[in-house]
Amino acid sequence: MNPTVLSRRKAPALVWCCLWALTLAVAATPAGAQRLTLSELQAQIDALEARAAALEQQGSDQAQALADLQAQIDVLTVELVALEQQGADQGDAIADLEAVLFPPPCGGKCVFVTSTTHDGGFGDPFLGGLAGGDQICNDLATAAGLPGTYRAWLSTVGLVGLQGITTPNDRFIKTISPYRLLNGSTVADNYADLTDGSLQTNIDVDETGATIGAPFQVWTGTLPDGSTFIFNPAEPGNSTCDDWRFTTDPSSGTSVTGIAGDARESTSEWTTASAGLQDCDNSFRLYCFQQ
Ligand SMILES: [Ca+2]
Repeated sequence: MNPTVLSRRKAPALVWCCLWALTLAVAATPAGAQRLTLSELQAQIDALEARAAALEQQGSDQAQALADLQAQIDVLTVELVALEQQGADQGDAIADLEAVLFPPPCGGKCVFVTSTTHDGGFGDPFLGGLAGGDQICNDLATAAGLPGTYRAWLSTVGLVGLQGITTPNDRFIKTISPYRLLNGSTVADNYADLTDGSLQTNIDVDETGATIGAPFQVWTGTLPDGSTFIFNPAEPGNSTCDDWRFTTDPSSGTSVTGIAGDARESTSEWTTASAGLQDCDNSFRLYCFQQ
């Protein structure tokens, strides 16, 4: 842990009190903007430090995620120093903090359901697998002018010859920023809230900001907690369209199935719909999350 960060957190109560008053004053000015309160800032830093500490204990495979978190901590620390200087630029410092935690256009990490539909093999022109799903998300985001990079809410079961089980829990940056739709509605306050079993708002807005119509099914292969949903351990590929490569298994010639969620739902059915096991030749959507 960066000792500078820890020391910064232990600012005297009087300083925090003054900063609190300042934040309230700044919060009263511009209309419409999402203002960051000091208590929210403190919570964000606490969450960052807890996550960083956990990652540090998990070993070198978490190095990139830890580096990303440390970069966020460093930005927040610099801004805290600026705030504590009580200078004329404190409003700018708070705005800079907000730009880190609540960046436009979504006021956080953008989340959308794809306007396009795809069979479970993510066929031509897309590659199959997680890379194909991510490409669909990033192509749509780029075309819509959205910032950042995106990953699809998908899991694989680790079929022979492929990489092992890979899930949002493995692949997503565990952000402390809120996930929001293009219309500003909050889906989850952070990654932990995203994977606690339910959403604050269902994900039915596409990358252009339009509310989708049918179909509402979304390929996921993923449980609400961000891990792989293996419906039948004897046939794991039948939960993920053979890890998002085929609509018909090339070795057996039989059709394969995959788990889908429902974009109209904010309960666990958002990712595991009650009628979640679907033939992979259906054309469904994907959930895309900015990283
Ligand atoms: Ca939640």
